[in-house]
Amino acid sequence: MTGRILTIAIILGIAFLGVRAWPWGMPWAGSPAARSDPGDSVPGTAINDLTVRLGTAKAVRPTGRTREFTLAARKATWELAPGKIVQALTYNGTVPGPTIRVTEGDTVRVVLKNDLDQETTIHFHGLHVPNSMDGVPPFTQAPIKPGETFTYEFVASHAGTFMYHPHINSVEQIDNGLYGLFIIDPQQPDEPKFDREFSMVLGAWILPADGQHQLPGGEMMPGAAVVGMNMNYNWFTINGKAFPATPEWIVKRGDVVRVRLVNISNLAHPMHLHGHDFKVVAKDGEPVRPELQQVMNTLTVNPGETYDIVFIADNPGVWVFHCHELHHTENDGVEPGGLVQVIRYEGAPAAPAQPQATPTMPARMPGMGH
Ligand SMILES: [Cu+2]
Repeated sequence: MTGRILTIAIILGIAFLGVRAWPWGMPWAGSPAARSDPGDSVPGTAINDLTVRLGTAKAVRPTGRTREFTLAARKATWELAPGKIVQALTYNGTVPGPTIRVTEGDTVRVVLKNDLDQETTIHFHGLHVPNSMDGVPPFTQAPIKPGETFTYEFVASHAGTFMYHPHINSVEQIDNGLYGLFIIDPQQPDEPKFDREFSMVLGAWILPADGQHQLPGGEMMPGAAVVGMNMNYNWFTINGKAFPATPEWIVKRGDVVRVRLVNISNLAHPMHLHGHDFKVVAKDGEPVRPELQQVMNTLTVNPGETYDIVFIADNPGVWVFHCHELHHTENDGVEPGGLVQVIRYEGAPAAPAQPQATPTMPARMPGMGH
């Protein structure tokens, strides 16, 4: 009798494992076979069957390589959206500044020249740098004065999605564009290999309405001038651009797509993907273990947070990935704008004629602060 119960138990056990293992592959096997044919499942859901393991190493080997980056913090003209030109604070003239991308174990040297008319520093957000490289006056370094140069040097200690930004007069400097993406690639490869990778650095701006607050010579007063007097963020950007200036992401059916989300703004952004679910595979650079990776389609990215998410392009068409705080999908009160990212499948039909943007509520109505 006991033997019979044991036999039944073994059969049930095998059946259970079989159900778990089929048709998705052993969840613990970590093999690329974990990828399923998106054609087999309900559109938008193939991500449920994908096992993502980001490369992690207990001990990172020094690569012996030094990667040097030269950044000049300076004012520059920047176009947020067609015709919307501001005097931004930039690294090397762009918003965000150049992406710093290195491999675990690389020695990173960042030479910062301060060409601003105010003090600045760089803080490497999320990195495990030596204390003296953290860029935080008055604790770890003296402010870098206008005209001065400072060299940061450290080893890229762990893989992930990070950012860099000043840590002095931060609201003014960051809100006007002084920040950049910092990516450290793992020494162990990620599984599976991603077919496409995109990143979004989410920013928010306080800008005077067109035609107002012009400085002599027609120069737009930087948003900095109103910081502290008016907390109504009225322009929102993905990688320094507000929709419709945000370049489309092109994908093809079956692609496994990784997206790095970085929120450098002072606002929370519930980012919502249409037509697909995604899996959260890393938070603040730290990989999420496969069994803990949640599948969802709206992820709130708080100020200072980074997330890595993965979706499978299994639902052809033209989709949007946008902030669901809907004031953030406006350009100074006019929809559509701001944090709208278009994802277009190769071969998807061209967009119909753009609807006319309709003016909505004035952006600076009392009580309507974002
Ligand atoms: Cu938002």
